Amino acid sequence: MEEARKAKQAAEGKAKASRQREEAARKQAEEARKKEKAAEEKAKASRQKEEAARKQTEEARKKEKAAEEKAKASYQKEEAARKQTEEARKKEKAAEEKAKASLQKEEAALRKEKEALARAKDLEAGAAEAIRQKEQLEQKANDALRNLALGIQPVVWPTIQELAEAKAKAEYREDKLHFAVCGPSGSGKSSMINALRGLKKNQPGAAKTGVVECTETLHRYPDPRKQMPYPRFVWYDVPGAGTSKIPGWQYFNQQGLYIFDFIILVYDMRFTQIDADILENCKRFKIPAFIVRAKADQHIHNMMLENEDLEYSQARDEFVNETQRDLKSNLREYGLWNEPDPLPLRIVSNGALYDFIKDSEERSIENETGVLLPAAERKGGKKMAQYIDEPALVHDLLKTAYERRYAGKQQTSGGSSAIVAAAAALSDGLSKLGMGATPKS
Ligand SMILES: Nc1nc2c(ncn2[C@@H]2O[C@H](COP(=O)(O)OP(=O)(O)OP(=O)(O)O)[C@@H](O)[C@H]2O)c(=O)[nH]1
Ligand SMILES: [Mg+2]
Repeated sequence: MEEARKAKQAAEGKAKASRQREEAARKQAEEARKKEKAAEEKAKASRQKEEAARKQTEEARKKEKAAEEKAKASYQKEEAARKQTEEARKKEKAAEEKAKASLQKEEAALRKEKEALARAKDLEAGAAEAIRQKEQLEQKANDALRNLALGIQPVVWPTIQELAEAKAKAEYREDKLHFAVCGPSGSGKSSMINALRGLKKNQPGAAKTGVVECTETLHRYPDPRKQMPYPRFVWYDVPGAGTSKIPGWQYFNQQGLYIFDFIILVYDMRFTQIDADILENCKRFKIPAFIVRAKADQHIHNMMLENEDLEYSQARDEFVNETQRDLKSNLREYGLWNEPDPLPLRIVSNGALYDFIKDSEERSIENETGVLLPAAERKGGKKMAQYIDEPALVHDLLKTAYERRYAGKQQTSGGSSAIVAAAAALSDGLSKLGMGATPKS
């Protein structure tokens, strides 16, 4: 029994131990369940936490988005406001510019008005001036008419254009000396140019001469002689004054005589108003003038025919004295007599002038070559004693040409070689002519 009890006890102890083990296992299982539950709860709590966090994040995101949208809306608002302001500013500027343009327009209109006013004033002044000038011209015209009625001719100055035209017509050249031979119609101008150029009237290049009115337009004759200074000389045959074609006082200006370097006035029968007008104009234009009474031979011959007792030399002296007396009184009468330095009068005949020119040429050839030429047949008995003023006329022309063109320039330019050479040749020319005159230096 004991054993059974012991076995029972052992069984009971075993059962108890198994119960305890079961209990422990249950407890353990309980514990595990609890832990599991706790873990579950923890997990749940953590899930809840996570959810809360997610919700929070979501919330935050929503808030952020809302804030973003708010910001965007406010930016758009701002942008719209800025655009509005910009627009307003533009409008303001446009308005300002419009105002400015209208101001400028107004100012321009004002300026135009002022200008128009000034122009009107100028026109008024111009009109007043024109009226004044018209009155002056009328006055001048009246004066001129009165003067014409009284026999006083008007003073007319050429314009710059007229001067240029006259020079072009005459083919004026600065390096030439221009001699105009003028005077009444038929006085012997063309014949004198021929003689001065050493030409007979029928030789080639000679000017046309004759008893009927010959020279109707200005003719230019360059001097054909080769020896200096003659290549510089140009002679001009001017149409006769006092013809129906060219009235007296207009002759000088109409012929453009104001451009010439020298004027040789040739008269034949009587010294007249026409001759005085030419000399008066030479004085005005400061042109050296020479008065030449031509056809001396004819006049002397006529005197001898009228008075058979007269010898040639007597008739010649009488003619010369009478001509000088007559010219002096005429120059006085026309107010052209200048006491200390009267205008030179030269009395010549065409044939003697031609002879003298030829004589001079021969003498200069003899001087140059040293060969004496036989006495020329062409002189037809004329001798030095029968010359009247022909040598003096040539001398006058050369001397005045030198003084006018070379002497002053030689001093001022320090003597340019061409001028010095020409001056020397001119001086030489004078001495070769046997004039013994040395030009002023
Ligand atoms: N006896 C003589 N007759 C002269 C002299 N000079 C010119 N004659 C003559 O006078 C006339 C007129 O001479 P011109 O030389 O044609 O005269 P002009 O002044 O040129 O004449 P216009 O051109 O018509 O104005 C001609 O028949 C010449 O032969 C001279 O010194 N003595
Ligand atoms: Mg003539």
